[in-house]
Amino acid sequence: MFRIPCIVLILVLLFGGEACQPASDQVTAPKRPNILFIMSDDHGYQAISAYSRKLIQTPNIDRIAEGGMLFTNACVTNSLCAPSRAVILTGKHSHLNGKIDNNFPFDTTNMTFPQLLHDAGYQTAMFGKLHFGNNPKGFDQFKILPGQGHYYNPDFITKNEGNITVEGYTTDIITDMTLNWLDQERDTTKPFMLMFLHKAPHREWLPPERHYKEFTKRTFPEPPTLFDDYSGRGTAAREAEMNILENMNWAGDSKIYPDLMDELGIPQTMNWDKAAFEGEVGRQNAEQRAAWDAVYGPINEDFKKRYPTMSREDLMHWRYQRYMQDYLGSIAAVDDGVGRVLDYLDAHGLTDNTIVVYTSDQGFFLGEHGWFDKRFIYNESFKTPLLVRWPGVIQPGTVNTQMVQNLDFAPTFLNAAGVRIPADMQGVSLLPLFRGDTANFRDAVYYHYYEYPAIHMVKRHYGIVTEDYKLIHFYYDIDEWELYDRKKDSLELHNVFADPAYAGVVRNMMAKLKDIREKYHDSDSLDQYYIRKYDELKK
Ligand code: SGN
Ligand code: CA
Repeated sequence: MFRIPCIVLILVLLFGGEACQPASDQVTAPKRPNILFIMSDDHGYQAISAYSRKLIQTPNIDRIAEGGMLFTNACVTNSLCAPSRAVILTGKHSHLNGKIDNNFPFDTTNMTFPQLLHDAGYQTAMFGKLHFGNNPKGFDQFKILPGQGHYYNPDFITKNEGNITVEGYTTDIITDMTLNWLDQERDTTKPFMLMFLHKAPHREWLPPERHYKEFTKRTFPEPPTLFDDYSGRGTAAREAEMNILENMNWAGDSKIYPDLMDELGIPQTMNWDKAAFEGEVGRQNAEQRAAWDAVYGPINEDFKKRYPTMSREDLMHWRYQRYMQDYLGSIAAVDDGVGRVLDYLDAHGLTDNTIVVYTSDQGFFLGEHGWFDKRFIYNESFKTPLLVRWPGVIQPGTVNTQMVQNLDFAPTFLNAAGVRIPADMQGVSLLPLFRGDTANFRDAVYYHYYEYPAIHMVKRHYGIVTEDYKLIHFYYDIDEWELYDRKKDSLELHNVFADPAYAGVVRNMMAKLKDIREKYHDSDSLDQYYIRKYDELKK
């Protein structure tokens, strides 16, 4: 079992990790924990059975919480892929690490926790989706998907073999790469930090055959707000373009054949609707395609018969089911992969000394408010799954309700490895929470989303979230405030910002927001700076 040397532990507890510069003999001490960081893309907590059994069983992901801790209020600082990854690697909010959206390049002069762990003697590897536009620094080995990557027969950028294409299903391939590295490339004289990063369940949600065969037969419960009309909220919710009925692609997302769209007279949702289908389903080889058509062909046939008599409401029900079938089928494969890697740790005596983390780059709307996608500070996209196992440190089967953020991973891993946490990292180490000590943990988190105008049209906003309230400021082409009473209105349907009964809460939350922006060094002038940079980049 892993034990942090007592003196290091005392220093960490006293000085929050800052004073914990390990002596060089500790750097190579064999018992520093390994770190297995598993992250999927767009995996909402609603689709993990450790959180909710309504939609899917994920027995392998659940194993991590059974042997460790389930965080029920984990959240992100900016609900978008590449910004979240930059926050995770740097331990700094987007406005300081500079990766505010998916378009801005990641500034590789940022210091990242893998670089620091590598310098401290960790063997490091990354497999799967990074989405930075540049290669990761501080890794002994990496094989990453270019950009968003593909579900079938994906391309990879690799550290040692250049650009390669691998035949098969992406989630399984990333899992094989991870297992192969553990088995063939691991240096047993060093601790490792391994990043196992899935593309799934990102849009366009293509499951492998073994799962689409089964999931396309299932029917899933609908969320109570599937037919949300957005009254009771501001302009931002009404103008967002992520409604399942209005904004989802028919071919690309619902997997209606482009030919059938023409036959039925269904126009493309986006002008790349059919191209999205060709770009994903079209990548399959003849055998994969035949298997696909054997299942999706009859679904198309059935839709063809029903479409002429379907109301808009019927279409929404139908499209929600189609969405869930493919989204959840993609997750089932992630769960398989997690199981295979956990089994490997068990079989090779690595479980006891390995911190295993499962999380997503952000949450996702699974029909709540009629939506797919993320971006908003509203719960389903703001919260993210987090399950952590560390035998001997975390009590099995425990639950933590604190507002931890993806900002906290870097300091946590450095702290666990006994490496000094740089003073400019903004997250906090979660080690005390792992041990069950929740005293003096933060009581509010800060959030800031930037990517607008852009796909899905979610307006720029920042906000502060406490256990009781959520205060949001939408800015740029509007100037609107929203306040939600989290205890009374868990579905976030009633903006009470202008309600006189909440005047005191508004004053208090406004003051807290001002303080937290100052604390994290965000400001109106930085907002303006990023608006200018965004406009320049778009030109
Ligand atoms: C793609 C998706 C969007 C998604 C962004 C960002 N469309 O553009 O729906 O919001 O990625 O996602 S797709 O049909 O081309 O997949 S992120 O996870 O990378 O931030
Ligand atoms: Ca994502």
